[in-house]
Amino acid sequence: MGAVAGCSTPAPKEMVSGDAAKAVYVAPGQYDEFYAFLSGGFSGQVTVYALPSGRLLKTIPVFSQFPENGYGYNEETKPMLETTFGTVPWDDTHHAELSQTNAVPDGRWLFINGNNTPRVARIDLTRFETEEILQIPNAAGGHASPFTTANSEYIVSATRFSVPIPNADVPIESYKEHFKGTLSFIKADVPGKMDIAFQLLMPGYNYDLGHAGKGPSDGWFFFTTYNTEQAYTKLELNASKNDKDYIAAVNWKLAERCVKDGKAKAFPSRYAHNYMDPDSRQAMVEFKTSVQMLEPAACPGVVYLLPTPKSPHGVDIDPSGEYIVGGGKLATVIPVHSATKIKAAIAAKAFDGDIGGIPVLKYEATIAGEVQKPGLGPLHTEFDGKGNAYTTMFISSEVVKWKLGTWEVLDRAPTYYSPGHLMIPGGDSKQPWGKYLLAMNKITKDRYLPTGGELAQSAQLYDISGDKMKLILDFPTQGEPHYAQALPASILKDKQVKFFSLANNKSPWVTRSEAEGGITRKGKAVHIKMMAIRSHFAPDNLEGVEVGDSVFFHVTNVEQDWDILHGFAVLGMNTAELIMQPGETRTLVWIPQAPGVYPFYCTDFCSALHQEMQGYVRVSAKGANVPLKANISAKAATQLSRMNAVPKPMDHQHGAAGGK
Ligand SMILES: [Cu+2]
Repeated sequence: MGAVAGCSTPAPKEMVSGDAAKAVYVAPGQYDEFYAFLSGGFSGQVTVYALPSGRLLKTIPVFSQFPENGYGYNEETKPMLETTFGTVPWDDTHHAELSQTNAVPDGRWLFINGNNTPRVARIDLTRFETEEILQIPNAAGGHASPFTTANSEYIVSATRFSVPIPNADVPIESYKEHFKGTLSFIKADVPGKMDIAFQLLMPGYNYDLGHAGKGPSDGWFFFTTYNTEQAYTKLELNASKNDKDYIAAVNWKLAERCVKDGKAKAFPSRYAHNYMDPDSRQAMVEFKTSVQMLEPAACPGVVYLLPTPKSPHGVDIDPSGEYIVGGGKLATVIPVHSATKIKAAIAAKAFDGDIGGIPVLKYEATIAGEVQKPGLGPLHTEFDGKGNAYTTMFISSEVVKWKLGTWEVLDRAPTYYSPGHLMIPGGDSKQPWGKYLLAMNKITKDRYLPTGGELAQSAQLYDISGDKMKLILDFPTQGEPHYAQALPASILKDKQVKFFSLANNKSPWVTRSEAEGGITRKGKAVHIKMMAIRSHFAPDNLEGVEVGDSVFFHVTNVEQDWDILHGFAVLGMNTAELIMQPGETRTLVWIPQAPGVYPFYCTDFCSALHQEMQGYVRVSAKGANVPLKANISAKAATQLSRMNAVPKPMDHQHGAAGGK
């Protein structure tokens, strides 16, 4: 029994059948079948894994600085982390969400939320890069986010914590009087133009998760609530008293009309919108000042509350759009609401009172069925497109397969240990690719060679193509693999950007050839324009820099070839390296503290003569007045003098280089 002695679950070896290795083996040089995007949880990033092999392909930095490629450190990407709280170099990513067309993942973008300082981000899936981040005002903890509507018209963000809105200095005991929730609908269908379309002002509960309807529930968005007790201390006890909390059903198409008809109010709210300019590859920041705030009473019929046992966590819609599954983490059953019955109950006014003008529907009137004795601690459900649902059980540490419509439990498989979300490629969409299931586990304990007090969290892959789930792979993850989305590799692999066109590089500091390199001074700011190519920098000897100057190294990788990267680092700098993709310009700022000669070098092993790819900056004392000097080759100097002989429409800020 070995590895899990003392544990009541069977030893892992017994759980894995002999053909598991074959099921996940992808031969050297072969591609996997799926891309999987795992949120990094408290790493603040997104990781990309290949399935079924479980190979890590990439970390995409989003909300956290990433010294490995300089994201959030270099001048071009620092603005992505701006907020009204100043620069926030970290967040807690939770839910990866692929953009959709007709309720099917389409591979345009991946959205991801920042849970702490509420933000949503868009990752472009032709470049696997964060290209846009929007801050969410009037919110605290953007947990139910960034779930999408069927055509990614909107993504949402619901506040986890209710807070005074607008936030203000009030006694915490005045919770019931002053604290409110908001549900934000974010226009998301145009890259670079994300904005809050409207916010819905809600009762002061905690909001947990959400999902858009489709088919018979199209036009609706569902959010779970807990703490309908409105407790503000010791929530584990005080927010677990009510037998039922609610799923809030929002008619977002009606909300849209109400906003259009002027029923929302302009609500002063400051928030940041950061986006990457596609041509200069320089991030921009704009601060917005107002949102449209819609109160449910001003738009009757916009929200209904569905009583749901008990402290529901996930709310998951089946592929047909008919069934709305609540993951009541303290419930003994899995309750499933029916879209058809919800509409009928609304028409028949089958209400159980109202809360602040929001009608509460009768539980019996909306419920389609309950899965009995599913296990302990149901959290999240996804679907295989063949009429089956799969729910994670946190407390009993298992995945439970059950049948839609009959609600009978068909199979259970242990997880190691305590799964939060699970993921089936497309498993929250209209057309799941129901071949694999990934359970994302919070506790790893004895699964891998131990590494001190902190162990990697893990993901476990199951083959769900047959009647019985089969565990076939177990792999460690970065941060917390909170949630994931996946889609067939064929949708993405042939549309990858392999390099950036140097001709189209609109960075004001681009250096396309040696002749364009150089050094200039403006007060205490010294700008160095430099190019990188296998296997040298040009210029590579720089003089005239003084202690206390702000030295800007603008380095352009002039390669026009896939996967040929260069890096840049200088001795004693107080920031991370630069990594330049082919055709890209990146900028590092350095304030030298003492006179001397400082080497710099290429950090990304680029060629056989990579170790020769280096240079020196001479730093002189303040006021030394050493002339500015940037060496360039004789050939480049000739080019430069020829270029300078031609009249130019505008000043290109050429370096005062070489021969001058
Ligand atoms: Cu290099």
